[in-house]
Amino acid sequence: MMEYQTAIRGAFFDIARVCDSADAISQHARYLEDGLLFIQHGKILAQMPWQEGEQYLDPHKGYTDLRGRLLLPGFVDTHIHYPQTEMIGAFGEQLLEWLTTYTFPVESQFADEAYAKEIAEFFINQLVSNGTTTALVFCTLHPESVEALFTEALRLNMRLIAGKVMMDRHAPDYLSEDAKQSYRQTRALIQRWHHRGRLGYAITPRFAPTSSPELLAAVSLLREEFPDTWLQTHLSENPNEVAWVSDLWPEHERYLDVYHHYGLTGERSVFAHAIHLHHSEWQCLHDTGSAVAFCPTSNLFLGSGLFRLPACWQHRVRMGIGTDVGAGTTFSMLRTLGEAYKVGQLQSYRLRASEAFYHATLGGAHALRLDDKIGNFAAGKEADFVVIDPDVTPLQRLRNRRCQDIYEQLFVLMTLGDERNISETWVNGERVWST
Ligand code: XAN
Repeated sequence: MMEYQTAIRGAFFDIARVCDSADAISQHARYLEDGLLFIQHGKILAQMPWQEGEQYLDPHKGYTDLRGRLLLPGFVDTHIHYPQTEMIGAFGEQLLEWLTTYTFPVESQFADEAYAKEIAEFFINQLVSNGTTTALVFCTLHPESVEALFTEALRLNMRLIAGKVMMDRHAPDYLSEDAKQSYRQTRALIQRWHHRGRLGYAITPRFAPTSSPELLAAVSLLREEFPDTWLQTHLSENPNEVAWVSDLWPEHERYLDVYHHYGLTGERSVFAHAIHLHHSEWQCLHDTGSAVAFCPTSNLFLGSGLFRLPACWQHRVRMGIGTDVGAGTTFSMLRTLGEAYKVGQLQSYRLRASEAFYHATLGGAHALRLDDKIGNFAAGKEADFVVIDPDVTPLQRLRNRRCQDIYEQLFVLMTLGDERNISETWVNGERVWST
């Protein structure tokens, strides 16, 4: 017998270890068709084949029988804006016009605590009902927006990282602050929330065009004061944005050089998009151990460009997937992976199912430097996982009849799947959502 709180029987898929190529992912993919997962104190105690595990079952406790379902590690969303939930699918613009026409007006509403609370609760519910158990999240420049999000995430004991947007120029007056105030407010929020429960704080300068040199210097200071916080920002998403950065910062040769100059690159830095990069920028990302977030639905929706997954592997830059709601068009990691596959196809890159699910789980955890805590079913990891019903729609049932193996089944899931396939989501060893 084993001392455990919960035991679950079902089929399990994960990737055993962090990998540096798509081939390595295929080698380290694990499928356990009939397995047992033991959970104790929010962590994975052990995972083993049913025949081996049956002897450890406590007859008084028994087990939860999820046969017919597929259990995957919880999805990790490495780039998302919770205040943009209400404006998802705003029509007809590319990045810079989209920001001024739709985004800034919606974000201004987060000065209102009650509104922030309403959207934060809705947002966290969207995450878990889509199987996302960890996310790196942009709030707005209002501290109220951070309070509301962390309060709700703490209630579910989620591993969530977020931060207040910092911006002090090229934004409407109602959404601007000065660098000193931004520094003070961010500092206070870090002290209040970083490492509370499973939460983490990300210092969040929006992007270079809305940052003065003083603001980036303040960010730099915060990074020195709080070296184990994260940093998140945007990088080279849209050609007009890249041109604007070179006008604003003529002393720096490339976009990433601006961030690098202020010490914003590094092991806990995540740059969203990273589409229009020069070879030297890829090299800098690699040399500094920085990570990027690939946001396929957003990049297609805003017509930003095609993320170069092969270049990312070549330069050995850590990468995670981002839904990037509200420029992204879905909270569903499954749909997002389906679009990532199509972005690959347009560049003659074949994104295999094992690779796609790696990026959505352990690879994303690695991008956030959380791979020692989450991302697969290894003993000792936190018990964040998702229970998938692969056969929800008539079309899926018909299509799945032809599947030869788990890889084809996973591929069909990322091609046809969405939130309807998520039947349960578990966070820290507890079921927090079910259909
Ligand atoms: N750059 C951005 N890109 C994006 O997709 N969403 C944003 O809110 C944003 N701000 C700067």
